[in-house]
Amino acid sequence: MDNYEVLNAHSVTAYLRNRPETKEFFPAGAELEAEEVGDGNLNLVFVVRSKNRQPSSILVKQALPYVRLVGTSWPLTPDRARFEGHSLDIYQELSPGLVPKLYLFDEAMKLNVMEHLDGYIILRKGLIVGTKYPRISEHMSTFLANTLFFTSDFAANPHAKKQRQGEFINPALCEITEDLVFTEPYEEGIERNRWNRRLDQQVKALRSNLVMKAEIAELKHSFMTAAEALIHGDLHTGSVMVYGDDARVIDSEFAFYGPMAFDLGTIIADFYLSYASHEVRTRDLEARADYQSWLLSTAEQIWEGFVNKFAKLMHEQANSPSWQNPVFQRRFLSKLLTDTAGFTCVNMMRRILGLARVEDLEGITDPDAQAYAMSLALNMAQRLLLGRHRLASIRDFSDIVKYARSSYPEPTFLDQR
Ligand code: SR1
Ligand code: MG
Repeated sequence: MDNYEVLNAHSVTAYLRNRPETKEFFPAGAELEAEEVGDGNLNLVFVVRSKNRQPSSILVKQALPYVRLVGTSWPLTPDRARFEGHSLDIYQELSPGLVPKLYLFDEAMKLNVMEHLDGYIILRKGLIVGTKYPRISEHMSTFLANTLFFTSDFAANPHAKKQRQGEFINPALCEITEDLVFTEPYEEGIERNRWNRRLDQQVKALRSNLVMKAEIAELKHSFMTAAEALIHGDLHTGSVMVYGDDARVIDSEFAFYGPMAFDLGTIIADFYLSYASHEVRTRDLEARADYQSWLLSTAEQIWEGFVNKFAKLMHEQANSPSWQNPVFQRRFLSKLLTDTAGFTCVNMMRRILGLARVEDLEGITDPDAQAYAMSLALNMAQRLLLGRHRLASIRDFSDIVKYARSSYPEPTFLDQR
């Protein structure tokens, strides 16, 4: 870490001025200004703009040597910048147009310089205010099918795949997921856990449910051992940026070779959390039903779009007759559905029981309304998790979400519907 230095809004402009890679953006002598815009849990993010007549902008994302959300008391290797840069390069090739362009990875400074998605917003923020994105399922299913298929043993050369698998051994970031998604939320007495205290009883019952915890242990084991494909590793709606019909996947620093279903479950989880949040966020009954129905059909279309594209790739481009066997393909996709249900649930529950929260629910300011929505989401997740071995299609997921009820009393303002 000899040449590593944490940047600020001033030093980042000097840094960029000295990099030949940025010459095409910022003509010699252009006046630059920078703003730190990071609102994620881990890194510094600067937007750097030139003030010349044809203004241009670029994004600099630098990994800090600790977890930003918590501070220096939680050290974390900034090497994660390499995983993000490397995966972005691969994604650019496998799913062009669905990730930001990468201009520079600086190993010493632990940073990536990339396309600034000017005007784009985080998908989560759009879902919170009830915006519909008609092409999001098409984009997400294409991204998932291309990245998961082509990096897996179904398509990659076996030597190249194992070589790459080695390049993506990402223990520090995997450990965060192992702890924050699969372990801590379901244990008593963990200091980092947070939950709405109005749900004490429900949370206690959940944390003592050994059958459910056995399912979660199974999922954790799969996360730690099933090196199926290069997965994004943190594909929630905060890792997708949208602008009208366009979408880009960002923040792939958690990338490693893991179970495909983890990415599918992570993104689907956030559509269900959004569904639960709109139970109190959108008071007009008709508007609510309409938006919730869009959320469910979008989750369905992400899965179905993925399966169709993935099955086509398996049929046309799998690298061995073993994978072209239709019985194997059916079994593989059936297990993927079961595991996707499981990863969906842990990615929902951890947002309500653990350290890393989501604005969809956290932003509900009335504590009773928040407890109502959170309890609903916990019940959805629990039912989906315990019933996952019996699910036959993504429609079964939607039914569970639709028919789940909150265990917390309905806030009075919801009575007036
Ligand atoms: C301490 S990091 C907390 C969370 O932020 C990231 O986005 C991952 O989701 C991680 O679990
Ligand atoms: Mg992130």
